[in-house]
Amino acid sequence: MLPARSQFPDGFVFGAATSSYQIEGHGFGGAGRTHWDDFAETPGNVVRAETGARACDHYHRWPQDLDLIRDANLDAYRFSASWARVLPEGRGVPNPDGLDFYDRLVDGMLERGLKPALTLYHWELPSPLADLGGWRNRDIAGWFADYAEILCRRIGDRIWSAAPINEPWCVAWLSHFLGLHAPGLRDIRATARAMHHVLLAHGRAIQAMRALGMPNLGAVCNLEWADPADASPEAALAASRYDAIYNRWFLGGIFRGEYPEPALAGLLPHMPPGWQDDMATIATPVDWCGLNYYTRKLIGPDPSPWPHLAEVEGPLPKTQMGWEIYPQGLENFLLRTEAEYSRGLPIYITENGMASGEAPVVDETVDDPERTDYLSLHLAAARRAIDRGVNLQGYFIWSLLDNYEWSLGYEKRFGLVHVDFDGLKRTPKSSYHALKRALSRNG
Ligand code: IFM
Repeated sequence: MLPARSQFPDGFVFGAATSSYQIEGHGFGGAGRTHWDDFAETPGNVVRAETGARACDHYHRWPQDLDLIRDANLDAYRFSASWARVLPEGRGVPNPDGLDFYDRLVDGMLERGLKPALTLYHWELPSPLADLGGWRNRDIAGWFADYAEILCRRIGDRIWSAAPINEPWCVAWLSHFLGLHAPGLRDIRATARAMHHVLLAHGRAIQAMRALGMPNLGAVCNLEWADPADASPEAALAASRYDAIYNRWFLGGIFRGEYPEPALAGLLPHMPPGWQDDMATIATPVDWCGLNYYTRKLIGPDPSPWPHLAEVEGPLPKTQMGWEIYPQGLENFLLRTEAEYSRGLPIYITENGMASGEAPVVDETVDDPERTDYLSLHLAAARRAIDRGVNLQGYFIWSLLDNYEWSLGYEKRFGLVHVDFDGLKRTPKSSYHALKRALSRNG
């Protein structure tokens, strides 16, 4: 059973999260081509070569989707804008239909009493910028700040909170070292540059939004708890190296203006010249810290080149993604982030949720008790962290809708609301109804 709203402090914000490419239908409304279109059209990268061209058709069905958020008694909607929808070439002439779309969307949230929580970039890099080297090119920080200014001049006056980049680890490491997301590189030099430039772009965009007078600006990092695979000192070292690359690099850059030594040890020879001079920009003050949390990993040493890491399968129950369910990791991260990084700033859990397989629609609903259990366990961990002094002020569920799960296509269903990808009908699942009851203000 989900904890009631009354079990959280007054003003605690409950929201749902989505992202542009995963739901909008990028083929509509004059959006430009993105590196995800290029990646998906290359055989072997994405299950069934699926793309976000139609996705959930949120571009046309957004009023219905916003109604669903309001009717679940949620307070906020964390959405993202697509760089390529606003600027089809990445720079230059904006797409008026794209700006109009986000303008209408934000007004639609306000009309329904929802707080608009904007993310500027959730991975749809315009292909013309990818041609110029994308995140490997230092100039991306300036291109991104210009995009931030163009978009926020139009909608920034009505935004409740804004963060530049969703999950910089995915933008950099997952996409340039592991090759699992666009642009699909496996190249350490490209990785080092992307790891740095993504944070430089973050800092420049914060400055651009501040200059427009926007309040409540933050950063959203995805974190994965790393436990040693066994009791050996080698496994302990490997887990701390994993933690440095995955978690501490981004929080350290943004909140302390420094990179952790175990990650720099391998990346230093490949860093762009003069990177140290950018650390003050990267650490431009923000107003809050957003954490996306799903799982933990068991890590051991590996004889392969740096970072010498091997992932070992863990024993805990897993979601459809194969991710272990480990709510303790969320509590651990909340405590550590408060103590070492955000130090008193508000923290938001900006994503948490689980994928489950396709289940039948019966009597206008889908039974997903496993999602209600997952959310209950993580909300309990969040509550414990508040009791232990963490300034946690909100919790966003990933995701409102079943949607495009990147290289895994449409198979992994994270939604509170089921989407039939043929007719695009939305059907609230039992977890949606449970949430609606828990968040009711009438007891
Ligand atoms: O679907 C993704 C989202 O785009 C970013 N955070 C994790 C989610 C689940 O994998």
